[in-house]
Amino acid sequence: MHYRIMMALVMAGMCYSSPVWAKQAKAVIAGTAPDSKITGEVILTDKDDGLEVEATVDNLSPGKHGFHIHEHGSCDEQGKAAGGHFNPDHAQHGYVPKDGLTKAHPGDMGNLEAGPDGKATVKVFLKGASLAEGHYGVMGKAVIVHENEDDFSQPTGNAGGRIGCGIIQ
Ligand SMILES: [Cu+2]
Repeated sequence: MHYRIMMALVMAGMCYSSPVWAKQAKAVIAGTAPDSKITGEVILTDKDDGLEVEATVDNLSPGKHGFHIHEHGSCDEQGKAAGGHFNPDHAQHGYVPKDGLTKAHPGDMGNLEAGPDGKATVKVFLKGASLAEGHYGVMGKAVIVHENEDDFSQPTGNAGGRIGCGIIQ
C-alpha cells in the first residue's frame, strides 16, 4: 500500500516536471535572394528568466548586420512576409541586453558582425523572452538577418533589406 502511494507520487512528479513546451528550438537561416549563399543556424534555449540565443551565420558581407525576431513565421517575399519586429508591448526599438523589455522589442538582438571570411557568431540573452506560448513567446516566429547595421535608431534600426531568414521551430 505504501509502495503504491509512493509510486503514484513519483508518477505525478514526473508528469508535473515535464514542460509542455520545448526547451530548445532552432531556426535554420537561408538567404532570401535566389542566388544567395547565406546559411546559418540559430539555437534558442529556454532558461528560467529568458532565452539564450547562439547564432552562426556564413557567407555574409563583412561588417555588421541587424539581427532581430520578426512577428510572422514566414520568409516569403524576400523576408518581407515576416512583417515587422515582434513587439507585443508596442515598445521602442533597442537592444534587449542593454535596454530590457521596456525599451526594446523582445527579439532585438543587435547585430551579427561578420569577419573578412563572412562568418558571424553571436551569443545573446533575451531576458523575458520564452519558447513557451504567451506574451513573450517567440516559437514559430522568424529570425531575420539584415543587409545593414542596426544603428538602434527608431523605429527599427534602419538596417535595410532582409538578406537572411529562418523560422523558429
Ligand atoms: Cu529586423
